[in-house]
Amino acid sequence: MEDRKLSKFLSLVLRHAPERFGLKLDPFGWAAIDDVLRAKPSVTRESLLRVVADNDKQRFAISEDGKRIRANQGHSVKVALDLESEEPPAKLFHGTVERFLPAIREKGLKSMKRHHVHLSHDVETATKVARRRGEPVILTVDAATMHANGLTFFRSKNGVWLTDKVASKYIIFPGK
Ligand code: HQG
Repeated sequence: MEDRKLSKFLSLVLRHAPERFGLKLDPFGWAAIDDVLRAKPSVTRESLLRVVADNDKQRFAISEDGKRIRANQGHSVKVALDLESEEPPAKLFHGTVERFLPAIREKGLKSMKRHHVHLSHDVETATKVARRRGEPVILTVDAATMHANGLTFFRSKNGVWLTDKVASKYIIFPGK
């Protein structure tokens, strides 16, 4: 299987639908590599390890004993990622598209199907995230004030900033 397709497959199995492949993730999101390989015979151990190592966003991690794999973030299934809370940079960014703005103005940023709202440390990354959906609209999040008000931020192993939700009052909309 081609690497990009394999990365998509791993995202599907490890974040969204393990049961579709007869797999069960442990409470921390780990699956045995042997089980993943058994679920998809066209994938070799070598290609799996290469995709984990080379992945552009470091989406996956291998356990210390080398036997298990998990996604670093982005789950829709319930897992505990044992993330430590961290002080965020003063400003964080969220890339979205015009059509979501009315709802975001009203309700703030919500985690939707994922566990958290995903925020980027720079505009460039947020722009890439937004481009998946259309013409990018970049929202600036006043993370410093949120943090000062006691709201919690986590940083995933691959550098994505995560928080439960972002109320509208902490969002700076373009042109506002
Ligand atoms: C929008 C990819 C209506 C939000 C990316 C987004 C990222 C609302 C969409 C990671 C809303 C959710 C996450 C509200 C938020 N009303 N729409 N109240 N609040 N939205 O995919 O941030 O390739 O769950 O703006 O690169 O786009 O998977 O989140 O457009 O890092 O590793 O609802 O996913 O990484 O979409 O992307 P998503 P996201 P991976």
